[in-house]
Formats: sequence, C-alpha cells, structure tokens
Amino acid sequence: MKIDIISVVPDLLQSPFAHSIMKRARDKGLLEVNVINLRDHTTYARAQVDDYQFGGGAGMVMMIEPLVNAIESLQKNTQYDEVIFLTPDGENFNQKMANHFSLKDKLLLICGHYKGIDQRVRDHFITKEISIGDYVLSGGELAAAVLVDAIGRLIPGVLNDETSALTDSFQDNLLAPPVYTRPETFRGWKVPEILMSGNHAKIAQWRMDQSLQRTQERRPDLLDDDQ
Ligand code: 6GU
Repeated sequence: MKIDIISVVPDLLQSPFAHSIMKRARDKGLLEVNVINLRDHTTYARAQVDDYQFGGGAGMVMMIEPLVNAIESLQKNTQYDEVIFLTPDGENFNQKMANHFSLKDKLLLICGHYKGIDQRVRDHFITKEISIGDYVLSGGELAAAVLVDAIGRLIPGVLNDETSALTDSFQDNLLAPPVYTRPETFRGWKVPEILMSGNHAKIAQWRMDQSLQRTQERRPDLLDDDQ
C-alpha cells in the first residue's frame, strides 16, 4: 500500500513510521509512506500557504492554490482510492474504518492547519473527511500518523502470529482481556491460576468472559452498537 501525506510540518511525520511495526511494514515493502511538503507547491512569495479568511474573523485558512497544485501533481502519477482530509469535523475514525482502508492500494492524506482549508478543496478534491476524536489538535499530522499506524498494521502480511490483530481490542467490538507475563508472583500479586493451568479451552473461555466484563464496565456502548 502507498500512502502519500501532504503537510506543512513534514518533520512531524518522520519518526512515527520509523520504528516497530511501521518500520517492519516499510522494510518488507508492504507499506510505502511519502510525506509531501505543501510549501514545495506554492507559487506565493516566501512559500506562503495560508491567508486571512474572507468575511473576517480570527485565524488563517490554507489557500486553495498550493493544495490543488500539490494534489494534482501527485494525481499525475498516482490514482488514489481515497483522498482523505484530517479534520475535527470529519467522521470519527474507528477499527472498522481501519480494516476497510487496509484493503486499499493508494491513499492520499491531507493535513489541515490553522482554521482549516479553503472549502473549495473539500468540495472538489476530498473523498473522505476523518476525525480521530472529539478534541482539537494543532494540525492534522498527529491524526494522519494515527491513521497510518492503525491502517498499516492491518495490511495483510505486516503482522505475524506474535502480533496478530485478531485478538486486538475492537476487532470484534470487544475490549481485549488482561494479559500477564513473568514472574508468576510479584510482591505477592499472583497471575490468575487459570492461565497457568494449560487448559486452552478454559483459558479461551476465561479470556472471553474477561473481555465481555471489561467491555460491559468500560464501554457498554460497544455491546449495543452494530458498527
Ligand atoms: Cl483529524 N485534526 C485536528 N486538527 N484535530 C483533530 C482531529 C484532526 N481529530 C481530532 N481532533
């Protein structure tokens, strides 16, 4: 999968994909991430990409021309499945969307800044608008990093048995059960006996019970949600 990201702060997007599972996905050739600096596509003086909003009001708006230049120059070489704008007024991102996008081939992500981007870009170029939660970030970069991580790890071949996504929280609308590792006793705090029993059927049943209990307590909305 190829993911291109347009940003005015490309440095923010260097480290998130340089480690751990994202690094492995890229090293294996399963995920390609390119960060495009919007300022390389402006024709305005001093690499300007934002301006005051028509109608007045505080806050700058990202101008249409640099964005359209960047998008169209990328589209010359790449036919994107989706052109996604990261914005707090977008649709809330969730695991189902991550699963959906992980089967796509080419995505273009656009990170907004300031008060947002000129609405005409949204009207004519964006195919999906996504938020990562009900709070406001300084820009779309951290949200883009969240999307790439959540999507990238689900690309077929990226995870192995050790890191399987099948037992993740949300994968079946349930939170994951508690996990334990050595030592068996620490300061007198013991690992649940069932996990030491070697009875795999019983262990699976215990984990399912724990998952259900956790979900009931912490996220009852997931249980009556048909997402
Ligand atoms: Cl996608 N962008 C910004 N700037 N803030 C957010 C967000 C996105 N999602 C939640 N808050």
